[in-house]
Amino acid sequence: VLAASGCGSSSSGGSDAELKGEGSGDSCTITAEIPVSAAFSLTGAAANYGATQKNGLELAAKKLNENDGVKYKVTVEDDQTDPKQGIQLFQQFASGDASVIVGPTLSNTAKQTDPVAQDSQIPVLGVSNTAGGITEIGDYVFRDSLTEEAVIPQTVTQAKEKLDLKKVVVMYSNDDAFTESGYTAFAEALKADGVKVDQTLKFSKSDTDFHALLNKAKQSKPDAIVVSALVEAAIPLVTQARELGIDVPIIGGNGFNSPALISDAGDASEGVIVGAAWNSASKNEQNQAFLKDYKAEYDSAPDQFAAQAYAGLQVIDAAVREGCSGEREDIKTNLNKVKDLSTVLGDFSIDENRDAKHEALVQIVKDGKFDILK
Ligand code: 1QQ
Repeated sequence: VLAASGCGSSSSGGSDAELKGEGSGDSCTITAEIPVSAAFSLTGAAANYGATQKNGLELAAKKLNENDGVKYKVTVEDDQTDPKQGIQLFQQFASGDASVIVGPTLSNTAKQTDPVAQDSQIPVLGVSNTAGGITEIGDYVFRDSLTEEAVIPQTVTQAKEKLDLKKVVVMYSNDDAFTESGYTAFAEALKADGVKVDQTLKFSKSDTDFHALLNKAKQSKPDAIVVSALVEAAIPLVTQARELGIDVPIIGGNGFNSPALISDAGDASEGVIVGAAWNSASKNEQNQAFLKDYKAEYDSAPDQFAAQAYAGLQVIDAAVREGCSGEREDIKTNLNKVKDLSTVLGDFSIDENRDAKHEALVQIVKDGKFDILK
C-alpha cells in the first residue's frame, strides 16, 4: 500500500479517511466517531453552570448517537473556573484528536482560551459565553449563546413597560468579562429607554457581603436594582437586599439564569427579572422531548445552560452532516451554514458574525420558578 503524499503531516483531527463520509445530511455516513472535547467549569465559582452543561451535552450525544450514520464521542473536562486551566485543556484538545471544542463555561475564560483554538485552527463553539468580543477573536470561534447585547435591550424595555421604571441603581462586578459586558449592555439599554441611573455601584465577583453597597443603593429610592453578576455573587446580593427591606424588583443578566439563584436565595429571588435564551415552558416539539429525556436521565429538570449545551451538539451535528465530514476545517466551514435549524432553543441560526440568532424572552421568578414575564 502506497502512502498518499502528505499523509502523516496532519498532527491532529483523527484519520482523514475515517472522518470524511459518504452522502449528505440525514444520509451522511462517517466511519469514525467524531471526537468532541468540552471544557466546562465543573468545580470552582461557575460550577453551578458547568454541571448542567455537562448533562446537556452528554444527553445530546446519547440522543444523536441513536441516529444513523454519524456518531459522537464526547469528553468533558473541568476547567475549574480558571482561565489557566482552560488554556491547558484547549492546548491538550488542539494537539489531540478533537474535531471541535465546546465551551468554556465563562466568557472570562473564553477570552483566554479561544485564541488557542484560533491559532491551532480548531473550531470552538461556546454554549454559554455572552460577553461581547468573543467571536471577534477569529473565524474558528462560534457560539450558540445569545449575547448580553442581544438579550438585555428587550429585558430593559419590557421591564420598563411593566414596572414603570423611571430611576434605577446599577450594580456590577468589574472584574469579569461577562459581568462587565453585561454592565455596558444595561447602561446602553437604560439610556436608550430614558431610564435614569441614579448610582452605579461596583463590586468584585468574589464578594459575598453587599450590605454597605445595598444601603447606598437604598438611598436612591430606586424603582428597581439592575445587576450584572455571576450567580455566586447574585445569591447573597439578592438575599441581603431583601433582608435590608429593599423590596423593589431586581433585574439581572445571564448570570441570574441558574436555578441555584432560586434554590439558594429562596423567597428573596421572587420577582427577579432576567432575560433568557430558553424557558422550560417553550412549546416546541424538540424542547418537549428534551424535558422528558433529561428528566429520565438525571431525575431533575434542565436549565438554560443544559439546553444551550444540548443545542450545541445539534448545531455541530448539522455542520458535520452538511459537509458529511468530521474534519476540523470542514466543521468550521459548515458551522457558518447552520440556518433555521430546529433545536431545543427553537429555530436557530449562526449569523454572519458566528454568533447565535434565535428568539429571546424575558423571565420573572414566580412561585420558585422561572416564568415568562407577562
Ligand atoms: C458568561 C456567562 C455566564 C453567566 C454563564 C456561564 O454568560 O460568562 O458569558
